[in-house]
Amino acid sequence: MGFTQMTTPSKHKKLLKWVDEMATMCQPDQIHWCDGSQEEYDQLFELMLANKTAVKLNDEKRPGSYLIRSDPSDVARVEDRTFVCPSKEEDAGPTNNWLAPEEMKEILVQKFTGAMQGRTLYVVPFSMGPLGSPIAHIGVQLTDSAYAAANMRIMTRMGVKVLDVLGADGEFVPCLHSVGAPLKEGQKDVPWPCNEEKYISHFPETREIWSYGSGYGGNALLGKKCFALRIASTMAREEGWLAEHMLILKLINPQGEKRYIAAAFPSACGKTNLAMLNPTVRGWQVECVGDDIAWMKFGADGRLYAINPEAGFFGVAPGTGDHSNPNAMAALKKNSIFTNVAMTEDKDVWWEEMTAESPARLTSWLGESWTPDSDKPSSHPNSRFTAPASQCPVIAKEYDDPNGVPISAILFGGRRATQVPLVTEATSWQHGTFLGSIMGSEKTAAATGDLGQLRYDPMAMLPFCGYNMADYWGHWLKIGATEGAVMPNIYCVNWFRKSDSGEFLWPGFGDNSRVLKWVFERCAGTADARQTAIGNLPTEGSLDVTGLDVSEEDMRQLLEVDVQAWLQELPGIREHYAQFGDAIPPSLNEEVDALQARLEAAQ
Ligand code: SAT
Ligand code: MN
Repeated sequence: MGFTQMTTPSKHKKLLKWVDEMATMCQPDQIHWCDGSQEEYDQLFELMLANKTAVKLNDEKRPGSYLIRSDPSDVARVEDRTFVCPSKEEDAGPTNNWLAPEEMKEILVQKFTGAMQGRTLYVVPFSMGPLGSPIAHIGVQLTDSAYAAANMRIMTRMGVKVLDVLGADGEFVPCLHSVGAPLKEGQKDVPWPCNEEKYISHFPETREIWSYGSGYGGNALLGKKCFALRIASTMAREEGWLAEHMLILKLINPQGEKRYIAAAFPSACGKTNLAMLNPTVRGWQVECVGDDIAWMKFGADGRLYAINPEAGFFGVAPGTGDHSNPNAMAALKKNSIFTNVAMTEDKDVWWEEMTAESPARLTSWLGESWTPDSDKPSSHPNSRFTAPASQCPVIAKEYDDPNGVPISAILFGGRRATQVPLVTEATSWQHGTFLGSIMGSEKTAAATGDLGQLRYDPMAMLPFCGYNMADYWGHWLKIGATEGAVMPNIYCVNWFRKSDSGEFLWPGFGDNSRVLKWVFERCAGTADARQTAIGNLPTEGSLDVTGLDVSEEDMRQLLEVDVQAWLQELPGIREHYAQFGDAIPPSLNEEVDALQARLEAAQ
């Protein structure tokens, strides 16, 4: 089974030359230029079905959908194997793995030589953002993974239409990807080829991505974290815009007025749920523009306009259900790809917390039989659904607007069991940048490593910033100081505060709309706040708690400023800054001192 070779659908000399050079190095059996059609997508799955990579799901329950089980060792991003390779180490900064570009290229050329033997090289042209949008950018991924190619068709605008926009000399980011598992003559393939050794490498100065050894998520769908965050953040720095790990939502009040809010949370902290929540406050509505990434550029009016560069959701499955995110559940009803979730007896999918009760019998993500008394979860904690954004019932029509949407507010959030209040408003762009720079979260399953441990994850960009994080903060400050700029307000939120007995104080999900409402009204100048040492917090009565099932005592805790805890965290903040040495913008050091002074005064 294979693809009929078509004539090369591009007249782009640089692209053709690059494809030719990479193919010469990787030595695939054949090259297929992806046109992005349904027929092609179906054919990719025929190949994956034949190779036992994919299982076709029940066409009545889950039309047009497939289940994929990865190799158990290839289930998440690999941060320790992710490299940012500018010429100078200090430009990568202390939070990125670095190797000199020539050195990394030398290793990679060796790895990629012959890496695609026995396989097809798919040429995947994609646009990050609406085709032809002034905020969008084009990439071309070369991959030997049918799984990556198929996912890219959902996650990006992919195919010949992109080559048309690219024309004969348009700019593109070259993205080379191989699972690193060449097949010798006659060698039988495995369902999930990958390599123990992985290199997810970025070359910001030449705007290139070389990813080797993994077929999974952010390691393999190169438009997402590799391009739209790591490479794009360096492009944004050079060109005066922002590439951020943020959802974008549209909030509509009962009068029909709308505001757009962007929000940064680390992976697996509920961005997808917040992006498409059903508000519990009466008369308010939320629509989704994006759930993971925002690219923001200044409009003529001095405001930041954001697009969602993606076209689909690559969401964490466990925890997603009608109780937590009915709109995501509707989006993944059909034409979706499920990776590392469990399968029901009638070939539908299931994962932890999809429904209150688990089915009596399942096939686990490992392909083993599973019952509710099993001591392991049925689905991998980082199992994912890939679903087209257009299938989300609350997708905003602006999602496809090439001009983007004007952002009124930016939220920063993480998982913090203690100390960080439900919501805090920054007093200025600089103060907000400071709050973003010290944001922390407890580790989730989206990356390999220990769960639960607290780590600083500035702007939720720790694993995704393509240059020195301290320079990135400098860029934020510079953006805020742009002449004529009308900057969004900045807020810190924390839905994950726990009581002393370990229970969540805040119900979250739809009730997060109460916080969104306060943010909206602060932007409109109609809600009150009290000044505190850490920023502005809602006054009693300004946060809408009508019908909310939270005790007064819990509300008090959620909105209190724990001066002692903040004072205790100051050395940690200073230590976090110290790793960047002199690269820290002086105004951020001043913010730490000012915070300390305000806390001491409040004691
Ligand atoms: O696997 S991805 O990096 O694409 C998802 C995530 O970690 O946010
Ligand atoms: Mn993400």
